Amino acid sequence: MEFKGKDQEPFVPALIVVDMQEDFCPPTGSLAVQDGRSIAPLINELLSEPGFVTRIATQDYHPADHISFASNHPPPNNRPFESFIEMKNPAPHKHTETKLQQLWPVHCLAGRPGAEMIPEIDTDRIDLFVQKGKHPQIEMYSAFADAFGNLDPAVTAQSVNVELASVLRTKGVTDVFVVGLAGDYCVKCTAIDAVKAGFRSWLIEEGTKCVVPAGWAQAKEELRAAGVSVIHVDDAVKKL
Ligand code: VGL
Ligand code: ZN
Repeated sequence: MEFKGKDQEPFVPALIVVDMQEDFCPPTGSLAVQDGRSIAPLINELLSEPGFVTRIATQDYHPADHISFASNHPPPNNRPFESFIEMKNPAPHKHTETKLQQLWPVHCLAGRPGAEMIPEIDTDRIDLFVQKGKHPQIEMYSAFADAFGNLDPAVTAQSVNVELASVLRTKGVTDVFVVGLAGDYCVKCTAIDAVKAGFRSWLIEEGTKCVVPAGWAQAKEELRAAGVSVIHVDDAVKKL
């Protein structure tokens, strides 16, 4: 194990590449993030850093009847990007808790081309693919928890193919470095939920793009308030 810093704390870093999938990238993606493809070279450089003990890729991976698809709801409150609907907390005994969640165009259908990783990403270097958002009734932006912050595998089990926090703990990971799409949704939520799951969490600013770029400053405030360090790629690489 490697020890870094004057306090000699253990430092075992993992890289999490979030949702670098066709549907989040121009020109054909149904939920394309502006310039989403442009971060692939930087992500590949990070993937080639020998310092990471493991390299994870997440994939948004929805069934056709997923609750987040605007087309699965009746009008008039079914406009992609604009409509919000009440979603129920899936945790036992918490079904009365609801939350307004944004609706989206159909995206990342499991097994379809839109859910594929973009070919620019060096997927040979990925150790594990975490597919999330598989349960029709549960929105899951982060790879660790659902939209209500449920981290308990008993609740999230049907939403994911593998329990990411357990995998990381088994490998002794202390720190996660997060990049990918989209900065203001799945990347933000993954970085925040990593803190909740007990990891130090770093978001590499040049390694993400946002659905709403103008909202990034506010997202950074939220990230910092939640205990995530937003850093530049050079500073991240120096730590490895
Ligand atoms: C995402 C909206 C809906 C993301 C996923 O990957 O940021 N955004 N599903
Ligand atoms: Zn989604």
